[in-house]
Amino acid sequence: MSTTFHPPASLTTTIKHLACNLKNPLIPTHFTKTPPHLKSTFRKFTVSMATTPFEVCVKASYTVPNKLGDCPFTQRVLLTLEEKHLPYDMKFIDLKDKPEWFLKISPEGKVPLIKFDEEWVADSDVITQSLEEKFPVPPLVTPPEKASVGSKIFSAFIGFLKSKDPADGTEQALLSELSAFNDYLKENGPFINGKEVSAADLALGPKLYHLEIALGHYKKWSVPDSLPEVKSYMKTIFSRDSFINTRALTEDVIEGWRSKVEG
Ligand SMILES: N[C@@H](CCC(=O)N[C@@H](CS)C(=O)NCC(=O)O)C(=O)O
Repeated sequence: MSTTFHPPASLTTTIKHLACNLKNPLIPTHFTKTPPHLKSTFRKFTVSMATTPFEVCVKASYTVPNKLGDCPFTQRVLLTLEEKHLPYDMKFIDLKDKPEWFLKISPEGKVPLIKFDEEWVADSDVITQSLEEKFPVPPLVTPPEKASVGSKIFSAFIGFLKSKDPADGTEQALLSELSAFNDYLKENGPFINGKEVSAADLALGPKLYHLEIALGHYKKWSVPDSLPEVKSYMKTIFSRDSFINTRALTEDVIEGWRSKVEG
């Protein structure tokens, strides 16, 4: 069973008359009129966006049949497709009972997987980078020096979630990562790359969503009010249309972490 997502027609139709540097057609400029002295270098032409939906293997919900499940890496890929207004068709994979056909195309039996030119490609890092190369507009590149901002939060969250000893320092370790992120956002926000959302936010957002739901449920814990920039960052990311369209159900996030907490 699969579900096809179609962005608004206005976004899937052809973008006309983007002025592009013909020596490097992957970098469109934003000129609407070509300056006379650049006429030999630039020419207007038509760029078509992908209209055939990308096939994406995603984690299936535990609680509702044929619904997207709780994988933050899958959501990262779907967020990238959404933010780039690319249509996609989800194939729901029950990770507790993986179909034969899926095991044949997935080297590690993991989601997400996307089909590019008849070839299945794994790993959210590889997939999101390829999408950026193939569809550079709108750009989602995070500059390398900012790409790892907030990247230790997820492992600190898992450490605290699994911890059974309140005095083992795991809560403090998480607070310290969140506090560093709060300071960063105060100086550089509202997003990791400043004014615009970028790839690093699309990787971190789903992880913060899991943090909020799982720690709220299993530890009755929430991000403290002393970290207002982090709280407002989460609110901003979670309320984007792209996020609402691709987020997991609360019950699935809770279910997904159960074995880590109780096991
Ligand atoms: N490094 C991979 C990690 C993907 C991953 O760990 N996916 C999990 C689900 S969130 C998975 O498929 N696990 C296999 C399983 O549970 O059997 C990526 O970024 O895409």
